[in-house]
Amino acid sequence: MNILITGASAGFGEALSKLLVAKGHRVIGCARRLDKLNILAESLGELFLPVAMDVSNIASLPQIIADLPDDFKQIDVLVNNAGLALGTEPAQNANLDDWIQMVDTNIKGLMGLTHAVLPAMVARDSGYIINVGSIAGSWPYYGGNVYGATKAFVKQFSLNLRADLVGTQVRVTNLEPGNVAGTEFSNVRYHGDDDKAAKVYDGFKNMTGDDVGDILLWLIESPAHINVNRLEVMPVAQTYNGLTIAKQ
Ligand code: NDP
Ligand code: 8X3
Repeated sequence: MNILITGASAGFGEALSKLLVAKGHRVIGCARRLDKLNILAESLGELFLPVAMDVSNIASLPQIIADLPDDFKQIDVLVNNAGLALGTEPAQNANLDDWIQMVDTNIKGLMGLTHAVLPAMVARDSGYIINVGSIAGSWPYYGGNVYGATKAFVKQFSLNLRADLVGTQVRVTNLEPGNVAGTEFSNVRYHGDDDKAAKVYDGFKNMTGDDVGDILLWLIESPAHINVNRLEVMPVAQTYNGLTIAKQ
């Protein structure tokens, strides 16, 4: 199979790329940092195609897809994984540019790439789109404001896509992970403050990027007649919270 993964230069996308190539699949690994993708390509070999892509530059996406080399042109699986959280401040203190970047990447980028790839899947009557949402799309938490809202979009967009795809063999899943250590997620969220980022993962057993890679691989290898609509996963140490009450 040919699998296009956005955000392949780190975290879940990198872990999944390694698993898929080990299984003999072709991977189109996309991200902004081509240098990181090229390093990955050196270890993964010809089955891994590094592609420079900024998903937030929506206008550029159709041409990038059209320019893929023949062996990689048919996209059997699209993993819309590129995304980010910026900031943990409450809304009244948040930075508007951070909000805009999250919307441009997590919403507009995912939407734009899906628009570029989906028609060929429908024409072939086969294909699979896996969107990487988050528990933040269902469970509000302090400082989650726009990040959680972007992931709520991803969840509902995934469900609505499947509704539009009725009668086709094209599948759609929204994967909704909870706390995952060992990726760059919190380093990005805290704007490079690595000490703060590390503290997020102190003191409990969390999931890892490899765990999420395994789950994505399981989805990709699931039987073609089954559609996993949504899959929410958390470390056992985490659970959805009760409603907070600020006592006097
Ligand atoms: P990482 O920060 O480790 O990886 C994010 C990836 O997205 C990088 O490869 C980055 O590459 C890429 N990316 C970011 N912006 C863009 C862009 N504009 N265009 C193309 N690629 C981009 O994070 P994770 O692996 O942890 O997260 C992956 C996804 O999972 C995200 O959507 C995140 O929201 C979600 N998630 C993460 C959780 C966690 O706790 N870690 C839990 C639940 C969901 P580059 O910088 O090279 O462009
Ligand atoms: C990332 C998981 O709990 O930090 O999407 O929002 S969380």
